Amino acid sequence: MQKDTTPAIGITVLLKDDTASILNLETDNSEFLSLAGVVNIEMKQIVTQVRESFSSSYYVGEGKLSEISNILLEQEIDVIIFNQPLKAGIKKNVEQYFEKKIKRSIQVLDRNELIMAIFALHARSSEAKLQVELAQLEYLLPRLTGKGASLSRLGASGILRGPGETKLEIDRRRIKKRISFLKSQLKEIETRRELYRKHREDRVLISLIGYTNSGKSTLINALTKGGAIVEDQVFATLSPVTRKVFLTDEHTALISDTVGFIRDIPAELFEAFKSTLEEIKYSDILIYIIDISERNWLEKFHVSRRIVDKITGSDKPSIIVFNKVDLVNENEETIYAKNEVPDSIFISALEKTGLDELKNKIKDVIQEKISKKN
Ligand SMILES: Nc1nc2c(ncn2[C@@H]2O[C@H](COP(=O)(O)OP(=O)(O)OP(=O)(O)O)[C@@H](O)[C@H]2O)c(=O)[nH]1
Ligand SMILES: [Mg+2]
Repeated sequence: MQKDTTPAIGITVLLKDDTASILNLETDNSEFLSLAGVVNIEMKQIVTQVRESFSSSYYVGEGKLSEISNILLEQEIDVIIFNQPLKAGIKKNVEQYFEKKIKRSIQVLDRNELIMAIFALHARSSEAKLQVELAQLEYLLPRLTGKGASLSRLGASGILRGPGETKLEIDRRRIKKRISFLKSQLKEIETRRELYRKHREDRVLISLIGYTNSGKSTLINALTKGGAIVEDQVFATLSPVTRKVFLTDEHTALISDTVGFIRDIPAELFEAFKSTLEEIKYSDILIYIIDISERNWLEKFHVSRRIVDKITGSDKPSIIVFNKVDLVNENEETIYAKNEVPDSIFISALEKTGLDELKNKIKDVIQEKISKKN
């Protein structure tokens, strides 16, 4: 069955001296396309502009906005999405620009709203639902205008509909009240989690970490009795699962899936999901999963590393795993990866290859940890 999609224009703005982002433009734009696709937004075109500095009124230049106005008119499109987070004032300016220029009300979304909409769509557990709603309301609060919440304006087409959607129309005071209610509910869940954590203190805990869609849930299923959600979509996992993994007859450990990472994860989402992400802090071993079939895997790996550093603040024993080797040319890609990241392991979680080597490596790291302790 064909899903109803909403057409939109995407906008990516880059700075002239940000050579890394310019080089990465193609893959970043394709990530942008797929993010939009998850919430049924069909990006008809991505307009890119390279500038000396971001425009303080519209982020993008006025000339570009005028160009975009024509496309919106010609193709009868009502939604534009910036591939960056926008300040509240800028978003309003852009909306007002279109109202004046083409006499149409254009829905202006930014990257943060897009990512939060995906989280809202995928939230299944009650904790994840509370977390997403909290993030959306925290983001919305300083952006409320007399017109009502922007996120809810797309509701009719089904996009961006998620937990909290109806709440977005209520006034600031009620939103604040709702925020403190959500926080208290989450606090309760967190207290329960702490109790559970104490309960399993004597077990070795391993966390799987990596960019979204790298194959973390597939790996946890391959190593254990399964049950984790696997989808070819970003942010499939919002509620991590923990499973027992048998390393040898006498060695077992607990292994946890985590929320996938992405560049510029919205601060509000990061805050809201902190308790979920903090599981990483309590792990004994971190396993980084890198999708070797992604052209810019090195950058994605750096993104994950930076996020983990922010959470743990310290070095933990880590194992670096390249996944999806079945998709790449054995010689070219793996030799390059081995050079960049020595001592890494190559697997296909899907085809279940390299898993014994990974288990042995985990066992070695555990043994090293124990011998250091004694
Ligand atoms: N070809 C191939 N595909 C894989 C492999 N591992 C995972 N995939 C596919 O990659 C997609 C994402 O896998 P997931 O396990 O859901 O990825 P994840 O890291 O848990 O993703 P999020 O929970 O969204 O962050 C799915 O379509 C998997 O079937 C692999 O080794 N080879
Ligand atoms: Mg997953």
